[in-house]
Amino acid sequence: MLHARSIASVMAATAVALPMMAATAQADDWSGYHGVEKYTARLDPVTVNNSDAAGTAQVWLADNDARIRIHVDDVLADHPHAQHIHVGGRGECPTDYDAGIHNGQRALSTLDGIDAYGGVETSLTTEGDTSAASGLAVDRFPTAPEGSVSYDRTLELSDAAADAIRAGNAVIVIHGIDYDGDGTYGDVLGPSDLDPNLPMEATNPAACGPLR
Ligand SMILES: [Cu+2]
Repeated sequence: MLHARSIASVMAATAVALPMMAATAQADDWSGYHGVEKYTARLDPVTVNNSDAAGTAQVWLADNDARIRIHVDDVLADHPHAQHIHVGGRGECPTDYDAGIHNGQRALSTLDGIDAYGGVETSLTTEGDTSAASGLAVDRFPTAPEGSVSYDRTLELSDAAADAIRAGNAVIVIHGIDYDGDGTYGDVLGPSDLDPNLPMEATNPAACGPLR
């Protein structure tokens, strides 16, 4: 069944399987298959958070199976960077006008941007669960050695995530900033509005891009 296959095997099998579909008894296995779609996002820095982080994301999608590649440079090195597919907003990245005042500083928290990009639907963890429940699983996100994140994982998306990608309503957000440039996640912005046990620097958006 398609769901049991990795996207790599789907892609490898496509060239030989598609011409035979209509003529073989296995056609039912592929009845929902309409080819591997590709979506990309240009990840731009959330400058109001004093972030220079920028990069690209690529998503190959077949039914709900997705291979997701992300490369981002200029994030705080050696610190975990939560990264998600957000859905249910306007399918856009927030602007500086969406920023709030946090501990007396003008910055864009994750909740400040939620009308633009929506809530967390998929947590792009390095291993294990990828649901929204892992949104702040800081021990399972990339830690950006030398300030870069290189991520490549094949996973099964929820219907909501896959539908949003196809509808142009999915946004990739990379979190974790160094607002005051002190080389760590500190208290300059106060506690996170997602989890008061984390500093806001650890969860504010660093880079953002809509998948198209
Ligand atoms: Cu997020």
